[in-house]
Amino acid sequence: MPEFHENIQTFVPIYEKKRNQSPTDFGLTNHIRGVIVTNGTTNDLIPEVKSFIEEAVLLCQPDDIHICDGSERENRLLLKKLQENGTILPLPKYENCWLARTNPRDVARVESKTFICTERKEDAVPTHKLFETGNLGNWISPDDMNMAIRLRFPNCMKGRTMYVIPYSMGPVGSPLSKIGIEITDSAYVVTSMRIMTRMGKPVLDSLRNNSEFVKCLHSVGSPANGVIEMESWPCDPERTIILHKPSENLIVSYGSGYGGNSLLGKKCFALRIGSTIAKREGWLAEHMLIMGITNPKGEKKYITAAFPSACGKTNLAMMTPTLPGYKIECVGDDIAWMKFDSEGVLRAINPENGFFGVAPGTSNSTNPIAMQSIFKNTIFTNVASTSDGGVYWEGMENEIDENIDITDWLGKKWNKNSGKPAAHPNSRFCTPASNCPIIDSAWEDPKGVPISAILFGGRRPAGVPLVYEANNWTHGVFIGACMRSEATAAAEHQGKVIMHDPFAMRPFFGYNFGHYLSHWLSMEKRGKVPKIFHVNWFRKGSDGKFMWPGYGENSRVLDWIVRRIDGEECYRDSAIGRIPTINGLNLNNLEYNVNISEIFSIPKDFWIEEIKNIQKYFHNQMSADDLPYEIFDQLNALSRRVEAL
Ligand code: GTP
Ligand code: SPV
Ligand code: MN
Repeated sequence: MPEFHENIQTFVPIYEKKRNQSPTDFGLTNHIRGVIVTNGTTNDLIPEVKSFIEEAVLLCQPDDIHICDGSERENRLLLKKLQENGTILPLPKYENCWLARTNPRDVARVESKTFICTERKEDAVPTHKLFETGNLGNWISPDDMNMAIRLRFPNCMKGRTMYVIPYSMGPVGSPLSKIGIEITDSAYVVTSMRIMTRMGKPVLDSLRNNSEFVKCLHSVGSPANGVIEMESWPCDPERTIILHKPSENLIVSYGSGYGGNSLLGKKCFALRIGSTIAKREGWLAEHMLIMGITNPKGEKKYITAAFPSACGKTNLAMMTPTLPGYKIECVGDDIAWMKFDSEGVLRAINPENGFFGVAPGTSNSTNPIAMQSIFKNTIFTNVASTSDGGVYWEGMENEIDENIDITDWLGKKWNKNSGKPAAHPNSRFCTPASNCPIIDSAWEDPKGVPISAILFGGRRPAGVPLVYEANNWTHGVFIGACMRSEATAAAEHQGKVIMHDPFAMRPFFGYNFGHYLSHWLSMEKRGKVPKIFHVNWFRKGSDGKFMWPGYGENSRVLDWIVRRIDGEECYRDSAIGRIPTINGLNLNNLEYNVNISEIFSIPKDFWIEEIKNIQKYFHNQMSADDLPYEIFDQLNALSRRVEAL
């Protein structure tokens, strides 16, 4: 750590001096529209990138421009600047770790202010009933998008530096990768994007071979009344808006510095714009983890799993299996890009380079692998801090000394009897994937890894069994379409309502969900489709406690899934799909008291109600034109099977 700070000192004065120079001092060679480039050079930019920056400069009027090279030196400089501004605090207990505290009004994704812009509304969202508010995405017209930009962006970067972040989703140069250029006025975004993506000069260089990139413009905003509530975390919550225009591969985000709102490679690019590119090119961009599972015989398979935000992807992707002989390796924890290869094998890459994981609940008992990954080169956001220079959150009760004082995520002294959480429920760690001790050896393989199964799941406190298998691909797509889950702190939703969240993609669809379903159904014609399963770690008993221990014990469910992929007859048919036979699930040495018939029960009343809910959802959210008939048929067939229970 000390060496770290000393190094910065030597760079800062040079940087500051450059800022104070006028363009003429530079002989006008390194400027864009009269605004000086203090880092990097315009010579590195292909004309398309340069004109994108020019437009942004004219609109936002930054003081200067910094073209990110992704170097260690640059990173130290920015961390130093962030520290001076009070945006981040050092965490001396660890190696190069930092704590950011946001404006308390900027703590999660804002789904209600996230829009897809197309000429025709029906290209973006299903044509829902007029009296209902569609919840499968928000549409905005091109005129309204332009207006939204014109009302927010002019001069919004006055007094600030404009950073230009060249980044690659996927390994630089891989045929499956795509490039983005994010322009932002947040140094926090730059340092986070450096962890979450492959960022910097090599990406600019690779643009010379293929000039295609997704344009991303981001500003933390400058409030209309000129009052910045929190100098260390400027934002504009009143006017926050996140806009996507798939036809131009364009993302424009204003007003928030947080996670998916500002790290535009993640949800905005890899999922919303990504899903539209994937539709066009015949592949899938999904909200899924990717993991390798090696069984006791040494046979390895890869699976993906789609659970809604804060429903267990990171935990499953890094799990420590309790079943002896099993080995888990992590390819990715949030996003999968999947494509059939020339042999018809579905292959997946993780387009990201790091983990932006939920902190609360992460501990040595739940996710020891995450705990081994996150205390080096990590930026924490909205966690609590400890008097010995470390971090704290709910779930870490057994991992700190008794006499340690805790400061909550708001920077106030925390008292454990206060009834308030020390860390924000959506607090996160931002950690390089390479820190993960079980990162898969093929995680950067440009070909991707072959996928044998796809899991869907969510938080279902009642009625939904621990695991079931789809009868076939179409049934599996139907199961994905019917997904529901308890709301979490990852977005602005309040309370624990059970929300529809098809494919865990509801907040992330880049185009009409009905068309998305047709696309999924069509995959069967493109290659060898994997088996589909639904899992639920979150069923609760009459005592209100989880019926299943979860975490590492989920390896027992993975074991059943792997045996099903191998064709073992360890299942029986049920009204909703295939469930394990009485002895199908390996429960050897399980210490948790599990009532196996309860956890696999399929209560008729519950499922009748569930089907009604799904019928109503489809009916209100989309017209008959949008909903593929196969899904409708599946719903009727399920209804008949449940009636017969
Ligand atoms: P995003 O990053 O928002 O997409 O979330 P995620 O799907 O990666 O969720 P994550 O793995 O971070 O888990 C979120 C919360 O669910 C944490 O508080 C976990 O402790 C909890 N959780 C994860 N797996 C299990 C499980 O098997 N059982 C129980 N009871 N809780 C779990
Ligand atoms: C999610 O909400 O699903 C996340 C975190 O993975 S964010 O980057 O904020 O979208
Ligand atoms: Mn996610």
